[in-house]
Amino acid sequence: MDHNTIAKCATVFKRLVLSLLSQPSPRSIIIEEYSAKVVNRHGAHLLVKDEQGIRHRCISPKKFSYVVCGDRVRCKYIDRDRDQLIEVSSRNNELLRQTEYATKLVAANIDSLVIVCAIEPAPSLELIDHYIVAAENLPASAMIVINKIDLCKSTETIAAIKNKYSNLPYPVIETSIEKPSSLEDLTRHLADHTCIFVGQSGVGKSTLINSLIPTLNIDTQTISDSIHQGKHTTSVTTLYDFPQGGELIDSPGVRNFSLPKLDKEKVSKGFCEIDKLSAQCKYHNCLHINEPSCAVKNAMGKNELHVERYASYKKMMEKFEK
Ligand SMILES: Nc1nc2c(ncn2[C@@H]2O[C@H](COP(=O)(O)OP(=O)(O)O)[C@@H](O)[C@H]2O)c(=O)[nH]1
Ligand SMILES: [Mg+2]
Ligand SMILES: [Zn+2]
Repeated sequence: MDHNTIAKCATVFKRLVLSLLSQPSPRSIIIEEYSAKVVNRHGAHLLVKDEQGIRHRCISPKKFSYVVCGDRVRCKYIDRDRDQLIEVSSRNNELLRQTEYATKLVAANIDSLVIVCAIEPAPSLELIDHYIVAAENLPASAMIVINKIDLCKSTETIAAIKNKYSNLPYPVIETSIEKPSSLEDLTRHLADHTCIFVGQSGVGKSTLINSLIPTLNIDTQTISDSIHQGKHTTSVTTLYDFPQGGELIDSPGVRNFSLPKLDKEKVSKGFCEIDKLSAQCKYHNCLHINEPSCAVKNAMGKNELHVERYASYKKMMEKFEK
């Protein structure tokens, strides 16, 4: 019998005793409500974990349809098979994603974005910059994981990523599930935080989480699946307890991560090295595109700013100007 069933049996037993004694206790109402965190969501069905780490199935009324993985909630016991969501706490932050048609919530209350790329499929450095802009605006910290380094034939790809982010506050960690020792550095960065793994489909997010939490068995994309369009790719964002403290969130991969429309200040905030330089520009509202006496353009001229970071910044500014 798992913890969940034992807890449910205990509640049912307690109700039975109380009804036999004909003493409806106001205390039982309090016990039957509890605080929890959302583990995942399938339509109106939520899986939540209470403060003891026990998981409960929970129904989400329509008015709480916005609730996502990572939300802090209150739930109420209904019957032995399910509980009901009754209250949602305000969020520290929320990760959003823009699809062709709508803005989607990915997860809430995040401390850190673990941006996973891999030797295969080939990494998109622009996508990494998009995720960094998202992290800076949450705000949350960010780290870059280069996975599948066992497949690396030349060090060129790794060197390009390391070089681009070398003077920025985003650790670049190399990993491979073929080399368990490569996960030690990553473990140190993850411990005690709520970390969401993001990145293209097939880079190894679920495989890494499975390796970091040995008791897990998340479905991952097998080789034959990847040929046949990947049946076992992650479909819902799910939160797992990390044995070293904190939580790891697995999210479905995306072909193109797109940020919801941001104002110019937020794009600028997303490039911390550009944001820092802007205090020295002649104009306080300098966008660092064509303005005179621009500290960002000066830094570019002196090779103090990475060309590709500036290119990403400019492209994002132009995109959100429309
Ligand atoms: N060679 C190699 N393959 C890996 C590594 N990590 C994951 N994979 C493989 O990459 C494929 C995609 O992994 P998956 O975890 O489903 O990717 P996700 O879509 O990012 O969750 C699977 O076939 C994994 O076995 C690694 O470090 N090295
Ligand atoms: Mg996955
Ligand atoms: Zn400027």
